Amino acid sequence: MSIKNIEAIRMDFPVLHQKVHGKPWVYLDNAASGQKPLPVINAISEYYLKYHSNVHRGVHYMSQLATDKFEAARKTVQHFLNAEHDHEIIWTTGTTEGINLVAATYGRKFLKEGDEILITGMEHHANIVPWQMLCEEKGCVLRVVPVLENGTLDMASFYELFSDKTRFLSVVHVSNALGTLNPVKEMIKHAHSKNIPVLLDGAQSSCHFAIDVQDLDCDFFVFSGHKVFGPTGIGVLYGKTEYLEKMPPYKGGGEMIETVTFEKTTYAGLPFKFEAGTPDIANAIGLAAAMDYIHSIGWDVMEAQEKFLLEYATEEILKIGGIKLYGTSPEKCSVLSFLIEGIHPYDTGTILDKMGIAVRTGHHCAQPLMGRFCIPGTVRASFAFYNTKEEVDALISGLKRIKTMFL
Ligand code: C6P
Repeated sequence: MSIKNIEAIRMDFPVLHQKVHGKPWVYLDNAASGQKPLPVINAISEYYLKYHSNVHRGVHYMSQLATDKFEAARKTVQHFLNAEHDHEIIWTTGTTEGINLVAATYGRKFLKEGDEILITGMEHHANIVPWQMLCEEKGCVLRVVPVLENGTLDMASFYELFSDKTRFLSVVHVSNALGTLNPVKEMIKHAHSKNIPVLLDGAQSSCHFAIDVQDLDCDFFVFSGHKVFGPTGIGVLYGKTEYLEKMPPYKGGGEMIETVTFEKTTYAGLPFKFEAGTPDIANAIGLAAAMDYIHSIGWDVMEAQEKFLLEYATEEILKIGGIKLYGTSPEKCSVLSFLIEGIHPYDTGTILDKMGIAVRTGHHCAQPLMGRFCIPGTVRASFAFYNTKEEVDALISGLKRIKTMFL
């Protein structure tokens, strides 16, 4: 069932109420970035209008107010992830930086020649390239869990790929290109039975359901603010204290030091050891506002609407005929990846845009996955809780029209 107060919720998102090419804008590119509700926009402008100052530095009133709000935002993230401590929350610029940070600090310090890093065949480039760079530098080896035809992981291979050289597992929680929700608890349990730490790429999970890092028992969890209806340019790395404490700093500069002399520098404790320079104060506060907004709507409401939209869209798209879906796992989130037989995804996306419908086309920064399916890319419609049945209907009738134009 579609949620009843959807129109009231949509009023919180002014950006949705526009026309594109003369048609009501239908935004179905939420996996690329979520839209921002008014409380997020207001929290950011309030910071600049009323109390902008640098944090952790000033004795003056506004600096202390900014510091309080900034550190309160860290606590909001702590509760959002159910992390045990607020010092386990490290501000980053996004998922990409979080993974690079772990590869460049934990990886450089603890991995050596011949060690194996395990990822999966459905990773975003952000969870491939940093590990490849580490492999090039240290002589480590990247191992990849294959993806089955329905877009799920080949779990038999997952178990077989562990060797006495496996040292790290880095896996996407929900695939951006297929929507697959991976069995990460099972994977983490197995890795831990061999004392192997696990990083979860939560870029596409953190916007669809509640995350509990203690229940997942992951050692690292990374996500981007802009996908959880917060601002761009801010993200989070969660790490267990035991790992963060033994990792060296990522960047050097102000904020991350305890004492500096020309002979030697000692580093600050957590979380500041990983936060060199003036942080993104406004966007940290904006991200906390996004999390408060999510809780004000309720995950149950959001999940119910997204489940309804995905099921309805899947049913309706299959009725059209001549359309192949990529990613048909029974466990999946709000992504519909597909190709109309005989029509290039770019053409489909361009014509949909002319109809006012925004989707993403191409490889979705997951080129190896596209290679696995022997396709150049897909058309991807991705839903958020503020999307409506009518918007799915617009997509379906648009696809029907495109089919008649080409065939
Ligand atoms: N995926 C998409 O359209 P950044 O760019 O750092 O905020 O997020 C990178 C990233 C990492 N992992 C996954 C699973 C992702 O989906 C993304 C971002 C967007 O699918 C933009 S490429």
